[in-house]
Amino acid sequence: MYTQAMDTMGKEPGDGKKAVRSADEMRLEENFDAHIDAGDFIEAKDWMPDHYRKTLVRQISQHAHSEIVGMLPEGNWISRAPTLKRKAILLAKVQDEGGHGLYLYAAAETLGTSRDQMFDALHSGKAKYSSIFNYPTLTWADIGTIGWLVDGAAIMNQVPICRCSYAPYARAMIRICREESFHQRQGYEALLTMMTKGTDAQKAMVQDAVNRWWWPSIMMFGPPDDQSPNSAQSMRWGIKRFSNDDLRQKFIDAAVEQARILGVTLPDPDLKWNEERQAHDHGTIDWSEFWRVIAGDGPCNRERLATRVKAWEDGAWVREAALAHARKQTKLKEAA
Ligand code: FAQ
Repeated sequence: MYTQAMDTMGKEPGDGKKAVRSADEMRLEENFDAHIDAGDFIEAKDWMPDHYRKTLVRQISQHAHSEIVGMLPEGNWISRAPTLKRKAILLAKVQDEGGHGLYLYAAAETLGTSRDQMFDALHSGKAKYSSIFNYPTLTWADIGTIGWLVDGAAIMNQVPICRCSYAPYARAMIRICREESFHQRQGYEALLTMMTKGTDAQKAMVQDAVNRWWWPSIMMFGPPDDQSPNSAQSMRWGIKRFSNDDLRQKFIDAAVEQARILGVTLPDPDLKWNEERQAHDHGTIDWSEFWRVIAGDGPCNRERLATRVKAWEDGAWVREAALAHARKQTKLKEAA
């Protein structure tokens, strides 16, 4: 069964056109639901409801943009890494994030949304990317903390996506998660080095970074379940396997023990073990900050977007040269 046209934009129910479902479409949808219920993977060429396609494009493009914009806060420290070893590790990590973005753009392309469409949406400020990358990296300890907390949160959220019902996304996530796991470890190890061998000033720098990144990191999982409009349907379709709150809880429970070994305090006086729930209770998350950041008004939103747009514009000559080279090669082949 082959999919519809490559460009599915503007064909969703609710865009002004009346959605009439034929008996054939209803049968296709029943068949699709049965595959989802059986835990089967959906491939790019399989029939899928428009809303499933649209939900995937929304999540995958947001995810891809997060990887690409996520290079910026860390890239800021490549030239200031304290040793050659740390510089090489950071360089490799930032490069990995760029690769993740490319796998994910490719996964979204299989759904009929071109890379140009996704870049346009990002550069015009219409597309979302993770809230976390709108915070500044003020010290070297921020780089270790991003590895520990931000990559740690990313892994917690992304390992279940390796079993996402849409196969091209699931396959991309398997590669991505292997690399994210290395990213988390390198961050934790960098912090552990500072906490066990560092000066008092370095230890204070780690604590300060943890104080600033903790709350934004636990916001990464998205709004609370009762304010998450997409979760129920995405879980029904096997795109999401766990709810935002469940993943956040797992992350918090793991981070508490890691913080204890590291010797840092998590900046939440209400964080304590709840014997009955067999999980940690935590303080109130400031969701007004989260909504403000994703609406474009975080500490670095404008700077991040301006940097991306400039990089895109500065790279125009590379894209033009690649196209000119391809045209020349085609002509040479034709002439031969
Ligand atoms: N930031 O109904 P829900 C990384 C939006 S990659 C911004 O719960 P959903 C690697 C959401 O899009 C990090 N927006 O939505 C790295 C929706 O708006 P929309 C990215 C957010 O999709 C590490 C609205 O709020 N990871 O870190 C955020 O069911 C280090 C309502 O929310 C992924 O993208 C947020 N934090 O669940 C790179 C993983 N949370 O679209 C460099 C895949 C929610 O309706 C350095 N994505 N929103 O306009 C997901 O798992 C899901 O999309 C969620 C949100 C869980 C993020």
